[in-house]
Amino acid sequence: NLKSAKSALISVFSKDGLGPIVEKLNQLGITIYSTGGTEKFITDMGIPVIPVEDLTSYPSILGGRVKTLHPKVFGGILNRQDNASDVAEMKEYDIPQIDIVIVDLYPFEKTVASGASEQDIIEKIDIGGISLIRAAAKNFKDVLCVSSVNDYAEFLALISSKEGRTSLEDRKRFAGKSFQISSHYDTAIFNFFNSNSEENVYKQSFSNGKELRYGENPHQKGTFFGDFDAIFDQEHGKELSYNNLLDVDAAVNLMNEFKNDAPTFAILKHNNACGLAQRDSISEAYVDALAGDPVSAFGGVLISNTEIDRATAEEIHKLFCEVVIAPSYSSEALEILKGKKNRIILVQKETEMPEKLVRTCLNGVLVQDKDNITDAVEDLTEATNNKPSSNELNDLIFASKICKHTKSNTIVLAKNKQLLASGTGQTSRVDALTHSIEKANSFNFDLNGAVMASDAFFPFPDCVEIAGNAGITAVIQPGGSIKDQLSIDYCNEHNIAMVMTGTRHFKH
Ligand code: 93A
Repeated sequence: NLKSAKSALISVFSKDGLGPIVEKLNQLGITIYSTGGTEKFITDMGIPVIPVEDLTSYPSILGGRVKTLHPKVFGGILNRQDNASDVAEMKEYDIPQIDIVIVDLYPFEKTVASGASEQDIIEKIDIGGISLIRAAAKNFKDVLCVSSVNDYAEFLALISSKEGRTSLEDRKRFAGKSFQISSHYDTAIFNFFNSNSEENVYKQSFSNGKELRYGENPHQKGTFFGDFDAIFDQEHGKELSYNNLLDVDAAVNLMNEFKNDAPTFAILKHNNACGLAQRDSISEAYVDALAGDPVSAFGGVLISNTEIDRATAEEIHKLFCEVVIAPSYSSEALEILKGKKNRIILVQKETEMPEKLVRTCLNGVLVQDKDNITDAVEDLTEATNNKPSSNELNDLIFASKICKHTKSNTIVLAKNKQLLASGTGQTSRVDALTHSIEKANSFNFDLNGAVMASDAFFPFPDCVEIAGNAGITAVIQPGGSIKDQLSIDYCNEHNIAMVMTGTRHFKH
């Protein structure tokens, strides 16, 4: 089923890598048609080429805007060779057959990225080239379309091995690549014209899915739609998995709360922090984050808000962990961390993250604003007669930031800027609390003087009672229950300070 090519139309913006292709086509006796710059390139090689103007009997006009847009060109590409009336019309209008089309489009995206003026960008919207690609790819039954420099090697190998002949499968494969190119190209133009709409970020992403090894489990297929490289430089390690990506997302959002704070280190498992501490140095922060739950930390995702230095890297290196994220690493630290082959090391760049959250729901998607409220001291209402000490106040804000990024229902216990334990994703708040107390006790933390944060209000006074019995002396919660007063009364009677934020931080 091989089809032999007798002619090719070449119109490429970048002439890189074109030489060997032209030589091969010439060697195979294939007639070459070409546009201005490309034609000059071929002539300079000493290879015969027919200017497209000779075909169309028109010069390139309007400053190059109309070069190939002509029935003699598109007729040559779009005619069906097995269609009698097409064949008759080709004869009638003296249109030569074009068997191969090679195009490299005007560099639209590069021009946008270079910060060029709008007029320069508009001129880089390729009309003729994209039409050549679409036409040739549509007519893959008869025509082979090469639409990217990246496909030159494959094309060259193909025509070399088969002496200019191609199979239907070959042509269909190249057509598939061509429509990927044209779709990506038009998406880039679309985004340029609609850059203000956040949804476009996803629309663009959806045409650029990256297939993952698998989804959440090996029997599930998974794809990531997004631009990972815009946020991170990966310095080392294996490819990120579906679950790694989810953890990295959780880690970045969590650490964003501590961006401008003292050195802070967090360890996450299953999207929740299992350790987090803020200290004078990042190595101390790491050690105390790990102490929060050294069992869960195994295989975790680690994130730092500060450059990771040698001392910290040496400590981290003792732990089996999947991913390490930091704004930077000292060169010694990087060398140490690279000591494990699979360990993923990411440098987080300064980038803006999308402001919307999207998840599937039933037969559609739910879209919502991100929870952008970070509780601050100024926003708190003191609910009890007993006021939190300044140390407690700092811990309350610290705990509330963690709480916001932990699966509901959640209770977070903290002391001296260290996460002691949290109850995550429980179906009742009491369960979340009792679990966190048990967990803190199991790691021998002294809960006397610790603080408690709750993602939502207490419907009953049971939680403050359990917390008080465990030694907790200060509580932060949104408030808003019709029975708030019962919890407040209990705190007043038991010397517990309670502050209210007015902001619920559910995370389901
Ligand atoms: O301005 S265009 O949209 N009008 C056209 O008719 C046309 N035909 C091909 N640009 C057109 N091209 C593009 O010109 C090709 O996609 C390629 O990028 C470029 C090659 O021009 P030259 O051979 O003159 O360097």
